Amino acid sequence: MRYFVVFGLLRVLTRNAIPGNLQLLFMLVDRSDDGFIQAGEIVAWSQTEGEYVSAEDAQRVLEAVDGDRDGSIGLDDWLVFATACKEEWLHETTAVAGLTDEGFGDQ
Ligand SMILES: [Ca+2]
Repeated sequence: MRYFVVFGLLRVLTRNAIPGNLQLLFMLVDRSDDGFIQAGEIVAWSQTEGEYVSAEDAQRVLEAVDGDRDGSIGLDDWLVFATACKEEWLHETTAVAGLTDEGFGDQ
């Protein structure tokens, strides 16, 4: 079940990255430098992060991020995924702080 660990790590890294670093992070995972992340590259990247993920779980991570369903993670998939993670995190943080989109909630 390393899927959850590696997927969670990817979510935190992408949501916290500034736009320029998002592309850098993409390039670090895309070891073949062909502009697409494959499952094998997720396995290799997870090992550098000290979180070994199996090929099967890496495929699940890939499918969760591959928004256009073409079988690999392109930079466009990566940016959409990061944006969704940021928005989800902001929504959760706002809810915990008792804020609404308009400002402070009922006091
Ligand atoms: Ca894709």
